[in-house]
Amino acid sequence: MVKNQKKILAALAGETISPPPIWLMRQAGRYLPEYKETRTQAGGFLDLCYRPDLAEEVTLQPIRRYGFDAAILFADILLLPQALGQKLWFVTGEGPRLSPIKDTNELKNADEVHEVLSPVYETVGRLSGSLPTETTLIGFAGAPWTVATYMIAGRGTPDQKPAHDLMNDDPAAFSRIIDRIVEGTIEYLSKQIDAGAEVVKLFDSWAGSLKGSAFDKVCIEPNLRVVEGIRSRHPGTPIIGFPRGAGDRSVDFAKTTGVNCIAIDQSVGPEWARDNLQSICTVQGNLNPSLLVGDGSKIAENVDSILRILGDGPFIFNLGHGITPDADPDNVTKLVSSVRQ
Ligand code: 1CP
Repeated sequence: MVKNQKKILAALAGETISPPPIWLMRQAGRYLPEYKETRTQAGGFLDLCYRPDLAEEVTLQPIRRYGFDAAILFADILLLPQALGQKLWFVTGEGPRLSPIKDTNELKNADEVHEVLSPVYETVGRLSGSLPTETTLIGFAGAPWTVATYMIAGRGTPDQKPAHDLMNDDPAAFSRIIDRIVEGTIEYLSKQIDAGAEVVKLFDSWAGSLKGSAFDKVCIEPNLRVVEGIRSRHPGTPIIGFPRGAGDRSVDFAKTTGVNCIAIDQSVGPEWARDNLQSICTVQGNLNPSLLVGDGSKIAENVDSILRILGDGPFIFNLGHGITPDADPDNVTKLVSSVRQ
């Protein structure tokens, strides 16, 4: 198949596709009854991530149900810290926990991550054989700062304070942690691409807490190093950046990192993204995920407004952040048909 017959790849190459391709962040997950069933079968969330047959199954579930234009590998950004040697577990109803670190002395080297992560590559390989030919397979990792916030705090935090504190109190140790994550991420994403991922996305979910020069140094620069590392090994693979909460700093992010696409969150106005980002790269986003909860009565008008503003340039329809567990699966059907009408 010619590469750009896949709509997502065409949009990432800068083409304007009408109607635009669509996929959703966290499209596999707890809002789907079939996901809950497979997760129960797996035992725990990490068992699900490391069982290639089951991870393949939950990646395919939203493709079967909705026919999205892309599938995103089912895994988690915290598998890399685990592969670097940190203890990781999930507390039911609360979320991830890691044994917090303050330096790299207990971490493995970046080229040692594959032993733990090889089941993920196997999942990617299986998916590249089982997905419909028109569906693009997206691999992913967390961006270095976001991953570091979990590694240093040992859990999700509202303000990422432990990571900010280490950055200020012991900048050398903080940089060593970032460097190790950069190297590990290049290894991890390169193997995903070797196994069949056609696009990779870097989730910088906590980029918004970095201000001024810290944004340049801890968000833009490490993302750039990952992009350069990937491009040196896989020059043809498109990369999506997601500096969530970065607002107008997304422009510097896009220009400096050279990502093919910026995913915008719902705090960024579509007009602003059209005027400031769409001439630099493809834009992805940004319906508010809360519209998928409840009766879904505001979906159509919000979709129309986003399409009117961003639909005349390179664009991929998505949410501003992940689907929440209380979203109604029927609202996702409504969303997909509004976009494709
Ligand atoms: O109980 C469950 O079933 C676990 C819920 C869950 C799921 C479905 C977690 C725990 N991770 C995932 C899968 C996941 N995580 C994917 C799979 C593909 C898809 O999108 O369908 C992806 C891309 C991620 C990425 C991820 N994990 C991010 C970045 C994106 C974002 O949402 O901002 C982050 C920050 C994480 C960490 C994480 N993993 C899980 C949770 C609940 C969290 C957030 C923890 C916190 O900050 O408190």
